[in-house]
Amino acid sequence: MTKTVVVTGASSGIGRATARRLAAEGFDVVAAARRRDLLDELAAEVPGIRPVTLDVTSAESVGELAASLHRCDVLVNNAGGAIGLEPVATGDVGDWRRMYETNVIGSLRVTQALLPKLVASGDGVLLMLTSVAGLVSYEGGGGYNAAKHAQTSMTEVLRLELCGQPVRIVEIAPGMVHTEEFSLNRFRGDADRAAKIYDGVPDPLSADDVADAIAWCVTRPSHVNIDRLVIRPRAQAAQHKIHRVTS
Ligand code: 8X3
Repeated sequence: MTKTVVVTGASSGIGRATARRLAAEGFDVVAAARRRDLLDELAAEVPGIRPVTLDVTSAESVGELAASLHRCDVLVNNAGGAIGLEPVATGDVGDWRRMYETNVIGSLRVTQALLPKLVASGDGVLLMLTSVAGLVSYEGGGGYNAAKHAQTSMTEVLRLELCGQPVRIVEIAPGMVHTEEFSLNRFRGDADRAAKIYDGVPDPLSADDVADAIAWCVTRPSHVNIDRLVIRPRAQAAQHKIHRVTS
């Protein structure tokens, strides 16, 4: 029996790489995101991917996703992201709300909608894409640190509450990953500032590196729960300790 995985935020970056990778692993992949054109492109390229339009900030949209699924064995809650790097003192309340709404409430909505199906599968996996920003705080982290800490906490609570049910709760916390949009969104479209984040870093992680870790976690034997996997590039020993090569 082919297992079904739902990946949110699958139109770009880690979500898109994960959809591709899990399709290659033999899963039926439901690739869900707002930008349908990008999903259609992906589905045309990769057999085994079904595109579904999804806005995790809309209860109606999440309800439609759940209703369209016959089964769900694996859920990858990946939709989310960072906006702004301002200090708390001057952070924008709207940005904080948006980050909480997507990273935390969005994951909550999709989790609540699909949990019955994950449990009914008899061997479900719920994977939360958090961040090292959910484990350590840093200057400018502000609303993103707050949202990712909340998401990490929700993941821990879920694991406790679901102990004894046939569903594993896995957290992947990546550090510096060079995707096409993460930093661009954080800097509100300022490509120069976004690119500087990776200046001189020999090899930041790629979306494929994280997808590889996700694929490993969800393909362990069903009694093996990878609680949390922290994945960083070798050049990033800590948030404030990044090796950069200057020419
Ligand atoms: C992104 C990682 O280091 O920018 O989730 O907080 S970091």
